[in-house]
Amino acid sequence: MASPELATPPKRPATAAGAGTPQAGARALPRLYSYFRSSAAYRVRIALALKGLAYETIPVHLVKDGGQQHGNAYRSANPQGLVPALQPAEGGPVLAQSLAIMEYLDEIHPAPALLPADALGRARVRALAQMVACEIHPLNNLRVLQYLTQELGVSGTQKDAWYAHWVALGLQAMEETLVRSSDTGRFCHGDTPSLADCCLVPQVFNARRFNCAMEAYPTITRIVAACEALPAFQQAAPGVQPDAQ
Ligand SMILES: N[C@@H](CCC(=O)N[C@@H](CS)C(=O)NCC(=O)O)C(=O)O
Repeated sequence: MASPELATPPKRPATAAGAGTPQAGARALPRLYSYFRSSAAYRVRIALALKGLAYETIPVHLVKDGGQQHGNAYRSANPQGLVPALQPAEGGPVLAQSLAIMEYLDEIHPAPALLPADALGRARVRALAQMVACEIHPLNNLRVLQYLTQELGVSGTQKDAWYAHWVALGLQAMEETLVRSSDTGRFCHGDTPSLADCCLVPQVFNARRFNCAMEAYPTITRIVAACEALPAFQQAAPGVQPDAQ
């Protein structure tokens, strides 16, 4: 459960997919521990919105107070001290790790599916998602960048070079993977958004925010544009979150 210090009232209704205040007698909403700029939380917000699931946002400010993710209040929900975490509407433990959360949502709310029906397709989509979530993002996460500058004395310029290096390496591999496969469609896999698109769009949002060059990735750029044209992706964007600054 969220502690009072984390559950500060949002500026806007803290729901997704256009849902408003729950009606009397409605089931509890899932609670998403989120930070507007967190790309891992952004992935889950996209998945929730694609499935049309309303939820309550519990903001966890990653910078304020030295990072609320480090405080006991949040650590009691997620000992990893990373966002996102999800308290499912069905009850049970708080779920951690964006990929696990999205797959849970996909199992509990199968339509629209975020994974293909065939095993090969699922392996491909998971591989694309993990190219972002396991290869690019962990190297450029806030705590890694803070360790570089605060503990190892790396300059701001060197930190930016580190960030750009791992983004370029990861996106280049993803671009080539997408170009080579006839499974690539309007989106990463075919013509409906999948787990891979949920991961790709936030990573590209961050890359742009850090001024990484995107010219070398025309397929990724095309797919991201197709995603960003969809209301679900728009509702999940950092700038429209209740805790956006
Ligand atoms: N593998 C995790 C990554 C979660 C993660 O690293 N979240 C970042 C924000 S995008 C975070 O909470 N960072 C806090 C910190 O670095 O102190 C997931 O997919 O959920």
